[in-house]
Amino acid sequence: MIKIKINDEELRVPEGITILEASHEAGVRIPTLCHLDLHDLQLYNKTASCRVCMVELDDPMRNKLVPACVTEVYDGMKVRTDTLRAITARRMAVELLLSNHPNECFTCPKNLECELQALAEELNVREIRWEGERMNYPKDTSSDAIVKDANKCIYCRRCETGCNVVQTCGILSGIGRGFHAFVGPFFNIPMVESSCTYCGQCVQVCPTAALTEVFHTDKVWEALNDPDKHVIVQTAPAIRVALGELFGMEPGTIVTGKLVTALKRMGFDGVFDTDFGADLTIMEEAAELIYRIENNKTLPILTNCCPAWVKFIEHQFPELLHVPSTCKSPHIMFGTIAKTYYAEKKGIDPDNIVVVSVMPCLAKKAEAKRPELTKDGHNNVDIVITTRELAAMIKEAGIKFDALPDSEYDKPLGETTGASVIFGTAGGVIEAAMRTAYEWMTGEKLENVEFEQLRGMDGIKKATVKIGEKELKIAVASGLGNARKILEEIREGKSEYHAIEIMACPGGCIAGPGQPYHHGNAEIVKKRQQAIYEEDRRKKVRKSHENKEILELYEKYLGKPFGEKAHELLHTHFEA
Ligand code: HC0
Ligand code: SF4
Repeated sequence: MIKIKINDEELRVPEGITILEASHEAGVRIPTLCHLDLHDLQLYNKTASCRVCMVELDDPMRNKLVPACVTEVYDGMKVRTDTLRAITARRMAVELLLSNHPNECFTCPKNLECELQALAEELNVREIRWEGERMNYPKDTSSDAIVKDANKCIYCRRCETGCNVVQTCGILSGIGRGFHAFVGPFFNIPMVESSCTYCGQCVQVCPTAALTEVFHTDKVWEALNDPDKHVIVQTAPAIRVALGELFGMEPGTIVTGKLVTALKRMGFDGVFDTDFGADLTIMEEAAELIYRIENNKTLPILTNCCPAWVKFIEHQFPELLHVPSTCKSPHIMFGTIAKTYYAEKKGIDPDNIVVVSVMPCLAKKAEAKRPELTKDGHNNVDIVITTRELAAMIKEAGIKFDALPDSEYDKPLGETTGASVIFGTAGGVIEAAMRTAYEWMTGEKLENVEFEQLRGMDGIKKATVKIGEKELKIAVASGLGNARKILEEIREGKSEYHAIEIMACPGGCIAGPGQPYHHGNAEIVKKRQQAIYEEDRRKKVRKSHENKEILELYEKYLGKPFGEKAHELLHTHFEA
């Protein structure tokens, strides 16, 4: 340990840490912009490019002004964060960023969520003394998931680190110099022509609106106002534990009942839960796993509910496309059943049904348009909006969300289990599959349904699950960099696993890029995760194969899990 002083506070801190890290111990806030260092969420960026964290050293032998994020402490160091010089330097860094930034906060999609805007306020910026060269790059709206507005790029490089170092996708890099500089795909090709997975980690970390989702709320309002359309909505597992944040509620507040009421008041003709699709997925995926084990077919099986992960394997490991499960993802399964079984039951022409999915994800927007997931040229899911877009619609509708009473999801297709809720956090899909596979393989009742080894925020989790005489080796990877490690093992023939869950977002869907921005606060994501497990514990039925409506669906319509009709409707293939 060494001794340092921050402002007037004496501290004993470990050698090798930065001034910024030491400042947390001193209870002093040093503002940052480009910097990210969140182990649990795999969010990193240490480019020291913004110079917003400048502090002053009281040391005649050294530079006076240094960036706190990359300057290591030394014994006897005296730091001041509150001198006129330090405050002016920080303010000037923000002023310079603003000197060529578009002045359109009122209409910006990040208004009140923008970190640059918040810093300008925090640092008391009241004038911009310099006029920089304004750029007028066209917006890249080529993809169904992500909009790139290079004019708002402040070159902090967070997205680049997220895409290349954490996700190992290698799509984004710096282009141009000076005022012309921005981050984009190589040669600035349209996003849709790149190998982007739409994982959205770049959107998750972008401090401004240089990278945002494609907004689809107007399409939903149009459908809701079309008297000829029967508009139904499904909500992903992770929405219920995060939406409340956008209405001032504590992170981790479970708002399932209010969410359903809000959607009913907005005029949806049916309000459903993607959890039903998740239970259906487990029926198919567990049956597929057992089929592969019993018939010596390809192992491990890889879950494929995450569409960004599917694009990753298609682009980066096309030779392994026979490895993932062939199940469609839960929300696509739900859409398929809505436009077949539900349409028949209700006597509605499927062409007049509009299925809206509310997802914490941007890749789901592109997934819904994939040709192999449509039927006879029609989409199974028509519109995908994020948690943030739903909150915007609730506000537009003038609904006081926090004052709403609770309601139940509609029926049929409304019954769900604890197994399907936990899909929303990394490890949940495979835990849900194990609850069913255990009982199907052994014929015995599984008493303790909680597989602790598969829980937590680690990027790679490994476990051995004893199922009767058999030991199943399971892995869970979240974050595409971790997925790459797992896939390399499979490619080299070194994988010892029977089943592997992969999610593109570190932590799973609760931390998806369509969720309320957590602004680097990992505690928010942990609270959402606890809420997911709490919701599971509250459910009377916690195993997918005990969902009575699912069993009825098989009995009346689908036949056997992994059978002929289930194959036709619920399975797909992948393209290199
Ligand atoms: Fe997920 Fe899903 S759990 S991907 O994380 O599998 O987006 O919440 O809706 O489809 O169910 C996201 C969340 C889903 C799907 C489910 C899966
Ligand atoms: Fe990279 Fe993911 Fe962003 Fe695409 S969505 S550019 S893969 S971080």
